[in-house]
Amino acid sequence: MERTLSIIKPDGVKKNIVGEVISRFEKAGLKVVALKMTELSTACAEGFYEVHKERPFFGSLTEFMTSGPIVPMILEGDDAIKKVRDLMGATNPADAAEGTIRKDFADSIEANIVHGSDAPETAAFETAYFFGKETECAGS
Ligand code: IDP
Ligand code: MG
Repeated sequence: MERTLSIIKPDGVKKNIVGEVISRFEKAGLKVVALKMTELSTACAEGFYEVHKERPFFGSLTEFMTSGPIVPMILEGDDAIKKVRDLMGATNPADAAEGTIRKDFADSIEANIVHGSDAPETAAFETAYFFGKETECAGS
């Protein structure tokens, strides 16, 4: 069993596909073990995407991620990290495989509906970021 963090980003919430995205995870055998709706402060968006802080799109990305409510969740299952990444599709929807969430719903490489942790270390950091007790970004 493995745990990973996914986030339905502001564009996914605005497009009314929260249920659709979660349904795809559930149909793939993943279990939702934590879930909430929250809004990120700029500081919390910057902290979450810290690894990208030198990238040219960092400012735009954090602005996008603070543009509306998001739905972070912890998903559990066999090979959960890879399963979620496969269901999401490539970062750029133009490159995403048929039938993936990003291919079906994303508008751009930035507004791409969904986040998924990319490794066990990032999954541990990211699940704690939203659902741990020790971070100001866990919200309520
Ligand atoms: P991932 O979400 O597929 O793991 P990352 O490379 O980790 O992709 O990038 C994190 C997020 O930053 C992406 O999901 C997307 O929202 C945004 N992003 C990535 N590359 C670009 C870019 O070239 N322009 C604008 N936004 C980008
Ligand atoms: Mg990533």
